[in-house]
Amino acid sequence: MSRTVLCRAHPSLALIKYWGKSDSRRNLPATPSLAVTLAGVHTETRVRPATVDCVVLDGAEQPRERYAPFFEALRRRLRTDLRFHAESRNSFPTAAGLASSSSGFAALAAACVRAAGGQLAAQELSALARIGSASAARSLFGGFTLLPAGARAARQLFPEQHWPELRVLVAVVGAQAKPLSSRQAMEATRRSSPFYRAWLASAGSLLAEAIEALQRRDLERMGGLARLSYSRMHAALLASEPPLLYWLPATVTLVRECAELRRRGLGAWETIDAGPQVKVLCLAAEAAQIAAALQEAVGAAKPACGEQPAGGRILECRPGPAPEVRVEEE
Ligand code: 2P0
Repeated sequence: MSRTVLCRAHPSLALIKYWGKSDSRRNLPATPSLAVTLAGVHTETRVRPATVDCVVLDGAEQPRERYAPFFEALRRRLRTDLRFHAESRNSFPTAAGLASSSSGFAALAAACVRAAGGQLAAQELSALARIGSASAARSLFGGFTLLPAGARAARQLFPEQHWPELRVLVAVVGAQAKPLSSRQAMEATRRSSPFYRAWLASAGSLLAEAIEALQRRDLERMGGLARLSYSRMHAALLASEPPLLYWLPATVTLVRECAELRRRGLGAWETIDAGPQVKVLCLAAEAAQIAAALQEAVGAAKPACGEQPAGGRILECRPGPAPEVRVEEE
């Protein structure tokens, strides 16, 4: 049986970052990651059976080799010969440090399995999505998720209702795709950064405390640990050869603005992924005030040479659900 299927999945924002692989062939993470799935931004992917595998993302056909290991694993797992045509759209900039590959591969995995008439448990879908992108293993679950170091699948730690007051303000300061994919940058960090080993050692030590902070819904503690995680990840990147720097002037402006907001007693805790965007953890009651301050700060920041002007958008997100799948045509 085969059919056309639509899946909507949400990006997974890491509070404690995955950066580096313990096994590149199987795409297993070298560090544990703790994340929140974000409602307010999404990928929508429509899949139908086809004669060749083809993925079109925001109107552009994607390189076959990037998706081949995923499709091969999918066919092995489902014991099928089917090929798939996937058409995908992001409600936010692609490949710009907004975790588009997490929601992208999660949506693709869930949609393809259903399109093939198969059924897999969430853990198995997560393991399949991980082959495409390790962060996608987390996007298969709503709420707060954990992908342990070396694990083949993620799991949910707390449902999305666990912390209903939590907000993530996503400040989009540059919508251009990054020059180096996360995968390439991770490999460059592993190969050339003298801080890579220290990064691996410290990543594990942050996790236990972060899980506890999350359990207690302690924003100050969680925010402090999230800052340590992203700062150490970017320190390792910067020490690579050649040095890897994803930040723009507006990124630094927002990091400083969050420090200023905290000095004034507001709970604004930033984190940064493989791109220039800044995501700020805060509580619902202070979200509007913090968003206005971020908007003003970024509006005042000068654009970098060749970049789109700053003054970017601030999106307000909250903990979100697992992917939703709908069969459109039998
Ligand atoms: C994360 N990032 O934990 C970290 C933090 C970016 C910074 O996962 O090679 O696209 O496809 O497994 O998942 C981005 O890397 O990498 C990422 P692959 P992925 O969200």
